[in-house]
Amino acid sequence: MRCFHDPGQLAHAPATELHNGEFVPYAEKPGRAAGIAATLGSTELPQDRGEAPIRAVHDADYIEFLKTAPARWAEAGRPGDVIGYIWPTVRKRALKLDRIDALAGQYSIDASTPLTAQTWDAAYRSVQSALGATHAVLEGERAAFALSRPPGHHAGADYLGGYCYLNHVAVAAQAARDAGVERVAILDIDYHHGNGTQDIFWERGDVFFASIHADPATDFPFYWGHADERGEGAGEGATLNLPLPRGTGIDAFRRAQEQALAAIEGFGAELLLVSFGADTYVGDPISQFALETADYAVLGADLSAAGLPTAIVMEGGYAVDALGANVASFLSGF
Ligand code: Q9C
Ligand code: ZN
Repeated sequence: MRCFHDPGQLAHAPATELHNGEFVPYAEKPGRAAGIAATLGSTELPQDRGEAPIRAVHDADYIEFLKTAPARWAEAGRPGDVIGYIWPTVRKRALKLDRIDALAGQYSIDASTPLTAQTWDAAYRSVQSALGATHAVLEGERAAFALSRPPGHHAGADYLGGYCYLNHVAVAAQAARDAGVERVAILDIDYHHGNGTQDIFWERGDVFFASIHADPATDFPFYWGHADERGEGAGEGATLNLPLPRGTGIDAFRRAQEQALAAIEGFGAELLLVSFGADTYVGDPISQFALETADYAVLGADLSAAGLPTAIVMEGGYAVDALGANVASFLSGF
């Protein structure tokens, strides 16, 4: 399978994150991608398709924030990486403010996603990897893999969060639409709900979004991913959420994936984009599902049997030592 990756994606390396009340080493380490790349053996450098596909999904003011906030943070005399501490939630009106902390709150959903001077460039390259895999499939590959990192599915059109800055799978879906694919399906099988992707396509009837994830009543991102969220307007019914309890293993996960695939088939998708997280692994340090390495091959084979051209985009997965084997297992199913 063709695999796309840019080692420049590794330059993004925040030191710490706020987790359950204390600062701990950042879970989304560069070594994640390095380990996957080592297991895959060889990867292709993606073509640089520029900022236009990113601007088709993300707001111009948010992109400007990602590029400029680290320098403004340093100018304000702050140590470390950009991190918000106050959010414009609970019915607050939109205000045009200029203080860096006001902007950090406006453009983020959490305090566990630091923005560094290298973040924009790494996220940009991560997008290009996703576009590389997507275009490979549009040009005839049955399946292709994007070793994207940092991940993307928690990022919205104008916000970062959950270790994500740019939403690669959303950019890929929009690029496919712009290349003439009429109906695109995104299946998100990361442990966490893909809130950013859901928000971006919430009112869209041309991009179906299905997500299998830990019940947001117990797990991040809490405020999205509940079973009654189905999209609105033209997008009503084009969002499908299948939350599962902590402890879920392969049997229940596989049944949920069959249900999602049936819905995707009913939608009439011509292209499948998979947001693949290996944080459903039993040994994941921040997650609570129970999939084994061999289970990923079963999930990959079930997806492959759907017969759709498929681009797989890497999302989470934090058991660094097992990550390469888990990804290789999943890809072996195709
Ligand atoms: N440490 C992805 O898997 N953790 N993101 C919550 C407490 C955030 C995971 C903060 C988990 C985000 C792409
Ligand atoms: Zn995740």
